[in-house]
Amino acid sequence: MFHLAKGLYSNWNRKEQYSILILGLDNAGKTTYLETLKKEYSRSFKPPEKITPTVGQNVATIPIQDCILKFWDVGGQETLRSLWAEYYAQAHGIIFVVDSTDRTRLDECRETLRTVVTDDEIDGIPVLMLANKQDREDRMEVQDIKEVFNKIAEHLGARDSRVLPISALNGQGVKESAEWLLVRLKRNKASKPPLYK
Ligand SMILES: Nc1nc2c(ncn2[C@@H]2O[C@H](COP(=O)(O)OP(=O)(O)O)[C@@H](O)[C@H]2O)c(=O)[nH]1
Ligand SMILES: [Mg+2]
Repeated sequence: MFHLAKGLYSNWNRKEQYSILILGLDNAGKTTYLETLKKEYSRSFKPPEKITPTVGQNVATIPIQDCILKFWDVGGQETLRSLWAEYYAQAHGIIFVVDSTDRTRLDECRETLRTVVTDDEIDGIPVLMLANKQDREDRMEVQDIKEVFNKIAEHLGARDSRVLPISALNGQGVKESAEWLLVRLKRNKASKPPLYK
């Protein structure tokens, strides 16, 4: 039993690890997305009715394929957004969640994302925008959301970026989104020169 546990432990440690920041305005569905990811890839998760607005941070370490992804969901209320930058230094990728039904805050959403992607500390790392709540009838189409984000495309530079439609609530597109990101995380790492101290 000990050998089995030891084997599992060293196997876990040998896997590539990446840290992902989940950002977006409050109520976008960040925590729901994280819980759905947990449900898809591991066994413990919170059912949607148990999710309350995030005050501190939710962190989850989730094995996906041959890697381990550590997700940071750090809360999106205006007062908490100033804390996001504290996490940039350790982030390998950004997921920016958008509420596809919230027309009135789409401009705020775009400006918030602009502030994120123009920060030098996360220059070049992949950014995945999720047009969430696609299960709702009053949703905006992904194409319309893309057009809004095209206005900040110039700041995205040469990094990998994409807008994907999902429903964090029913799981539609959630696995695909994680897998899209994983490919880019690996590629981005491979393209970087090794760090010398
Ligand atoms: N219909 C629908 N509701 C969602 C979806 N994702 C999140 N929600 C709801 O939106 C509200 C805010 O979700 P939450 O995950 O707490 O947002 P956060 O503030 O970004 O963490 C909750 O009532 C969720 O149930 C979705 O894909 N579809
Ligand atoms: Mg939350």
